[in-house]
Amino acid sequence: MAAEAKTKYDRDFLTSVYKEMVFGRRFEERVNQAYQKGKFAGFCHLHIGQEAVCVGVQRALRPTDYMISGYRSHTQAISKGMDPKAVLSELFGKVDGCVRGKGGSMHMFSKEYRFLGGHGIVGGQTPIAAGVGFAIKYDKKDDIIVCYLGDGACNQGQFFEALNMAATWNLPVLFIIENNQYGMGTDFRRVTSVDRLSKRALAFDIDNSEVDGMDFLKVYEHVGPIVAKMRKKPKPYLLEVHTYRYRGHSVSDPAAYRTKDEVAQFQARDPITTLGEYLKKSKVATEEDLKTWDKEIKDQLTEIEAFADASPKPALSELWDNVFAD
Ligand SMILES: Cc1ncc(C[n+]2csc(CCOP(=O)(O)OP(=O)(O)O)c2C)c(N)n1
Ligand SMILES: [Mg+2]
Repeated sequence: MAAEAKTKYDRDFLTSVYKEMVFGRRFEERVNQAYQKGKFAGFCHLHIGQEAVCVGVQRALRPTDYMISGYRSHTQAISKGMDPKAVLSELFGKVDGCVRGKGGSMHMFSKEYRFLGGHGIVGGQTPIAAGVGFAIKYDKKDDIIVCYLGDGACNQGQFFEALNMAATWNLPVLFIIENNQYGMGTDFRRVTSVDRLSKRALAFDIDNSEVDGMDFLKVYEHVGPIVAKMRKKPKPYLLEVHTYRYRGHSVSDPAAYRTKDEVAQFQARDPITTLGEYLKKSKVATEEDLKTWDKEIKDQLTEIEAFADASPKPALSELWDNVFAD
């Protein structure tokens, strides 16, 4: 019989959040291993270190809400509801992938789960998000769209245009800048006119704030009220989340532009360790439980990888399917 939990949160809620964050990390580690083994090629950007943002935001949403993102989006797609088998098969270029293996790492997409990509053009998702916001409002729905972008993307011109239209037309777009400190190898401070990226909202009179992205509870508690307010009265919001990617920009980047000390400082506030400690302190789980769950997740991933391995490649005859030009 488990001890009585000492937290205001439901035990099952916290357990599933923790498992989802561990799943995200182990998934990305496995993706990296598969890449190193030569199971697939091309671009591949991992989200390791940013799990509290992904899960914290997702838990504040409901299934009918939309999400759109950049290319660091494997685990965002899974959190939004997409089958990890479809995501891994997509990475491997197989027919069971979410877009039949033709998109790869940067093009996760699901109409069913309202995950609208996966975009490789930095900032390219921001005007699309404004368009979806317009559609939501036009249809008189109280859904919202979350538009993730990076600290690098927030210096792109199309982002400013998207902010302007979203503000002018009061569109329900929650722009979330995942400030992981770098755009490829460039420290955001070297290329950005403001010290705080939330200030990007000021020129457009958009409500804004910042939150610590290394802590699930902080993200979740911060985003919930923002979303609730947006549903009642549609208008955009700009949230800057302070986070960090532990790995290089992509799997082929050794990240020599930053110090080991800097990485260690963020890892000392690791979002999974922090939530694990909270679970133990509030008697939701024991150290043993955490280890068991980790093992279960690794076993689950072995099955998922076997599925993606076994999935066939698209037939050559499919080459021109879904291509609009003659
Ligand atoms: C329009 C455009 N310019 C440049 C690139 C090359 N590029 C790919 S990722 C990237 C950095 C973006 O950094 P950020 O927005 O901070 O996202 P992060 O990789 O940190 O998640 C750049 C410049 C691109 N894909 N698209
Ligand atoms: Mg960045």
